[in-house]
Amino acid sequence: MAHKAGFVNIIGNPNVGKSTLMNAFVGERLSIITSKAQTTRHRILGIVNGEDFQAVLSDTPGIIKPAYELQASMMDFVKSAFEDADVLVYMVEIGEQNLKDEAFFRKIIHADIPVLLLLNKIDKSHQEQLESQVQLWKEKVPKAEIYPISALEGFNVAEVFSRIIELLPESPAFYPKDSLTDKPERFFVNEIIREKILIHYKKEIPYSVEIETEEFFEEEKIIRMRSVIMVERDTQKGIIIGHKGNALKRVGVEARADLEKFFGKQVHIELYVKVNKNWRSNDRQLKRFGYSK
Ligand code: GDP
Ligand code: K
Ligand code: MG
Repeated sequence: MAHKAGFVNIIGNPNVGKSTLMNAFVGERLSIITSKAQTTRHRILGIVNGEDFQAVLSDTPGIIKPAYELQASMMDFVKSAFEDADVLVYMVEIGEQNLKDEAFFRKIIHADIPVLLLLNKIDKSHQEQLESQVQLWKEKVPKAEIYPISALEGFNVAEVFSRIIELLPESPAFYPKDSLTDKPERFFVNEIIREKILIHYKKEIPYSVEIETEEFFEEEKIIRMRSVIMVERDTQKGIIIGHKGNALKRVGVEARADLEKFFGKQVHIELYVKVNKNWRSNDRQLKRFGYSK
């Protein structure tokens, strides 16, 4: 059989389960997942290789109306998801009625590539609600193939994946067949730390944080890393560190456990906190953290 390969872009509102699905497809925790919106900031590629196929999946930030520069740049990642896709995966969750952004919705309806509309989190619904939701989305997006799924529990995930492979065009692979992602190791270090911050700190703190891994040395038995947690204000620095450094210590302990799982090796990590005034609104800083195109 001829080799197939192509780009599959996953889009949808915040928190519908896009990153959970991407990780389920790839079989690795490439994308961080929390119950908070804007957990995913970058476009992250996850590559699934088979003998006669390569699916390049891209997880994107949820669709939002940008309020500051960082968010505007996050939306550029989403917009580019339309440009190079062979298959569009549009995810909604059970109970959801529409996309927050009308212009995006029109783009989906008129897309000239196959659209799979995934109705996620059906583990939380009952039969009647499910049927009426399938009906609702059939009317809204007539061209889409609709699949009820549970990304978390794996229901229908393999079926959707098989369908995606069927829809891929004949093509040689785009990336080496042993690659899993396009992002460097340090990116995943940053993301794992940011996930702990999203989980443990309240309100605006997680949104004011950016992580930079300054050192990453792999030795035979251990990987040594040093990462900076960047905040926008002095008061935020104090909150991140916490009483007697306990809050920061917890981030370090939990991040290290996940990093050891991710890299399959012992990890030593040093964390420190630095104030970088208003980095979210500063173009030069955003570029430095990989947000500008
Ligand atoms: P994203 O913002 O679209 O990337 O969504 P995430 O993958 O980060 O998931 C957001 C939240 O929804 C997390 O708490 C997930 O555990 C949860 N979630 C994702 N998929 C499912 C599902 O199929 N069922 C249920 N009950 N929860 C899910
Ligand atoms: K999320
Ligand atoms: Mg996400």
